[in-house]
Amino acid sequence: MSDHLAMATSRTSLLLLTALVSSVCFNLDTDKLTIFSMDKAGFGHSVAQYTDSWVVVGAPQETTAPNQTGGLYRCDYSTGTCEPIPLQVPREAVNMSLGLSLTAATRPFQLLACGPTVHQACQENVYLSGLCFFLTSHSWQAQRLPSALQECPRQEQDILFLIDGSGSISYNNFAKMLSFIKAVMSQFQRPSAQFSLMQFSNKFLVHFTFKEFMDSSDPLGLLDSVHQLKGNTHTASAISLAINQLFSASRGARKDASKILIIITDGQKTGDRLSYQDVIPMAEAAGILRYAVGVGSAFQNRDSWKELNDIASRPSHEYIFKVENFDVLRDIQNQLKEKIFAIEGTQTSRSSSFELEMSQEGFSAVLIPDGPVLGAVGSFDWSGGAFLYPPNTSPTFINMSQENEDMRDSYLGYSTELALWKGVQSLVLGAPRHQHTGKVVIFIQESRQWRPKAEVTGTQIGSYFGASLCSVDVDRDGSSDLVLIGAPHYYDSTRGGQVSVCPLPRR
Ligand SMILES: *[C@@H]1O[C@H](CO)[C@@H](O)[C@H](O)[C@H]1NC(C)=O
Ligand SMILES: *[C@@H]1O[C@H](CO)[C@@H](O)[C@H](O)[C@H]1NC(C)=O
Ligand SMILES: CC(=O)N[C@H]1CO[C@H](CO)[C@@H](O)[C@@H]1O
Repeated sequence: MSDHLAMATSRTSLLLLTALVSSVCFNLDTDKLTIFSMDKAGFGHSVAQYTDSWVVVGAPQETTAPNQTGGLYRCDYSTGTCEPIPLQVPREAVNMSLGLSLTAATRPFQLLACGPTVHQACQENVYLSGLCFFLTSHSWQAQRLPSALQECPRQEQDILFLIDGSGSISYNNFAKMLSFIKAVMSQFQRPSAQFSLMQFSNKFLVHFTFKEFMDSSDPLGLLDSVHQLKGNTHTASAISLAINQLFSASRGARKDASKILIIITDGQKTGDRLSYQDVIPMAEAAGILRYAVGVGSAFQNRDSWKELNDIASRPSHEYIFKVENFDVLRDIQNQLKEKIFAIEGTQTSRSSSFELEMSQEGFSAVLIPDGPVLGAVGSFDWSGGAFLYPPNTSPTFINMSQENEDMRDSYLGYSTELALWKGVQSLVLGAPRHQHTGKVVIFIQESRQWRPKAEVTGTQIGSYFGASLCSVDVDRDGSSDLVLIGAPHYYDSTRGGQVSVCPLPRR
């Protein structure tokens, strides 16, 4: 027997709440034991062998500095002692739990050590992302994966109303338009939301800028003096003015706010020297989201419908409100409010809105021939997935369809493993909360896309089937023969926990 240790680690729960669990597959020489111990919280939670004479050990719960958690140690068989690995943990990696997942390869030398609990404060919310260190030389010079923390989702909105005051709008309808705006404005709080209002026909009248809105002691009162302009409908020119003049710092617009333009119009553009092709690319370049609220009978014809499509952001069906009558505006204002909140990353009943804010990249980690793979359990409302980092290109996200409702809360990427078959790599990902019983999916690469190839589901609710994975090359021919799948919470009357031995599917 060799004295080599080959381990695949299991994980604690997402929040490190449960007790530490130990390794799932191993070969041990029990005659000549070497025991490494360090008085560091969580020491031994992860272990990776990286040469014949060393192991790397993670201590994810150790506090190494204020706001820094996790440590890595290098332990020497010949001396039985460990020393810390000097990694430069960036300040923004707050309480990352470095060493919660760890994996290594010997030829060539590679080490991947992750901390998937980076606390990122974005105003009043705290998001959980992850950070890994990828080392390819013994000098401990590490590459950061991902190279930077994601940006905070934008939480402020600058909302500009552009209203059509042309002659085709009746006095009554104009009044209803204003009460709609008033209703929308009263649903949002200052200062996170700022409003501005411009009326257009063939003339353009700024009723209030973002700055005037913020300075006003009675913002809703600003609407009281709005009177209808009458005249032609210069919609494209109005959009151009809005982009160039109203969404500007001098008018009180904020650099980091979401820019939202709500255009309410009852008819086709008439007599305008600008076309939508002139102005919409400018709006796109400025990152302005555009809602088109179409009103009146004019929108029963195809040209008008096309015009709404030209104005609205894509996918246009989500950004167009086509209403026959101003009374319906009140019904859509709630919908509008939800959509705007969805942009800022708050969960609503209608749409999934967490994308990568809670992704916990590096919750599990594995090295495959194409590069390091980081499990990202929390992505897309905990549907999960994994990021593959091929050298010198941008990462690939490997997942089940995010459209697929039933992946939510599955935790795909809770565990990751490589299986090789005659040199062809496949990636095995565990999703232990899928449908409450758990599932394991094997992905292979076909015409440069990673696709699910086979899957197996657990049998017992709550068993966490797929929480740990280990691929085994029984006959040491370089091809994996089996995948062992752990279900640590499986129980029957006499036992707890279960490991399923699954032969790999052959194509
Ligand atoms: C720790 O993080 C908190 C919240 O992000 C911050 O207010 C505090 O200054 C940090 N402490 C240190 C010592 O960096
Ligand atoms: C980081 O962890 C320490 C120790 O657990 C805790 O006192 C501190 O508040 C945490 N910091 C943040 C920003 O969560
Ligand atoms: C295989 C699969 O369903 N992939 C999805 C992963 O998520 C992206 C969005 O980031 C979708 O476009 C893919 O279809």
